[in-house]
Amino acid sequence: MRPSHARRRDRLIACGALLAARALAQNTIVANPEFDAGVGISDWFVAKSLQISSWSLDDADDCAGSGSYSALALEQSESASLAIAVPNDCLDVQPDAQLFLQVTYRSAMPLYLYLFLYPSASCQGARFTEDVLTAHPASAVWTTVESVTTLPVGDPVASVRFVAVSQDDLGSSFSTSFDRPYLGLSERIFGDDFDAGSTCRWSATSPPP
Ligand SMILES: [Ca+2]
Repeated sequence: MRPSHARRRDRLIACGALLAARALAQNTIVANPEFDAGVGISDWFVAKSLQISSWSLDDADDCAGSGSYSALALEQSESASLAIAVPNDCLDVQPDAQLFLQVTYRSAMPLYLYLFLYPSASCQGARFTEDVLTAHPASAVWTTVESVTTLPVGDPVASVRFVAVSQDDLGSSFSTSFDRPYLGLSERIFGDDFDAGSTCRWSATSPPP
């Protein structure tokens, strides 16, 4: 039997091939990190054959007007079941760039953070087979995890895409939620949701309590 990570990678490659490449000129992605009301899970690739994905009112910070990405991994008979969150956004990078990934999640199964590595800007062309993986345990409560990664020396990486995957090797159905993902060339300072017209993460008093 093939290792579960290899099976997961193969299936992600198949999913990734369906993604529409799009570049952002800014330092940080993703474009819709808060999953605010009215925005939902647009700008995210949905692996419909593996999961049922939807926008949920359940926000990682209990922020009114914001929600999260909810995925119900479908039962699989002969392979691992997967809940996947893949933004359509792409980040152009230098070959030796240091990257900062962050996501807040709640899942009945372990979480894995990946990077898809591309030889051309805007995530064009066939991507490298290498991917960077960090593993995080299942969590019944919202948990924020971060991975700091330097791109491998020798591979002419020109752009990257961020992928979060929760997996059950036994193929059972399970639920996973993602919120507030971040991928950037510097450490996250703050993430607001002004673009959605909300100030729920900012103090209404001066000075703050
Ligand atoms: Ca949110």
